[in-house]
Amino acid sequence: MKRWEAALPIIAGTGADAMIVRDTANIRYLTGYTNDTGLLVITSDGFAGLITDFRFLFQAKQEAEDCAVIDVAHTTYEDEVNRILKEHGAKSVAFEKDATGYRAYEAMREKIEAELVPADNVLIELRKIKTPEELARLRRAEAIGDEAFSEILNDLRPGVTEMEIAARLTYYMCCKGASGNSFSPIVASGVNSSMPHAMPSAKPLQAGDFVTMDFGCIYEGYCSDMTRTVVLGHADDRQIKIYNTVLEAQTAVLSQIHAGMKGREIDGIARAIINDAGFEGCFGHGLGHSVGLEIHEPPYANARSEEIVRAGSMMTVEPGIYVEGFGGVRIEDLVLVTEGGCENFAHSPKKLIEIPVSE
Ligand SMILES: [Mn+2]
Repeated sequence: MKRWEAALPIIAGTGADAMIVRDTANIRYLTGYTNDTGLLVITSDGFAGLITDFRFLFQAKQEAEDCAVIDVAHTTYEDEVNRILKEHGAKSVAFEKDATGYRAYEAMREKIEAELVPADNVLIELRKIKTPEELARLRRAEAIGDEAFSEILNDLRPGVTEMEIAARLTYYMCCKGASGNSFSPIVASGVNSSMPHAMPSAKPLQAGDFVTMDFGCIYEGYCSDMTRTVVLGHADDRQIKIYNTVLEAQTAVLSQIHAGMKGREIDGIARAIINDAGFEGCFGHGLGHSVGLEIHEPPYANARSEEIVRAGSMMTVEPGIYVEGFGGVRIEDLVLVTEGGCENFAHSPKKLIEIPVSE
């Protein structure tokens, strides 16, 4: 079976005779083409054409073996799409609302004679359950994060800036086979750690700081994601209480999560523990998200998610407590949800690490 044939039932579900795929992760999933410029057209009679320009043509031919590869050189993307639709008798064509910019939409309106059918990111359904090949890449991606974490512990000392720690995390991961970050690393120290998505700053680390590091890499196209919080020097009682509450919440989820739970039920395990410990209002984000070709994918585990998480889906487990003006803690692993539980892809230690500081 050709990879893109998996999309045919989904296209049928939109009611259209064809689909224009612009989302680069969907194109990669369906064709194997790894670059970011191109447009895929699939028609319900069983044709797939990947349209791109000369800069990417040879790569597309190499990677997208199951597709016709079309050079846009002497025409436009929309003219090519229109030609293909006519050749294959498609009277209507679905397109991805999220991935289609206004200018592209205008061009489609102008050039494409078939009826345009706006669609949600329906192809993401295919990507929710990971294949063994995807899982192998995700495992390696997360392992690279673990290795980078063990190295970065040697670099944490008073005076080094958050930005330098972020740069070193990136460097370590790329030296171990990553092609880059799966998102810009978050390194947040001291009061900055109270901001869940703080940008690394020129602030030097100081003795007594919480240091939260949330980072991940891309390995063979697949993303990893992990977070650890350590204390530079000795942790005080308040830091220990916050840290251990987050750890307790995270551990509880890891021991209870399994296929068949709703996203909000998974989130609720951690939220109840954090609230009961007196930190209501301090865990202002969802517990987790899936990961794959993109760093944030459905299914999600948050307070609103009614979606049932199935075996074979990835999920981050990342509770946190953030106290304004003081600091915060987040601990995050990446797991594969299984029938009876989960397989944790992250192996970095989680007992509170106090980095020795020479006086
Ligand atoms: Mn995450």
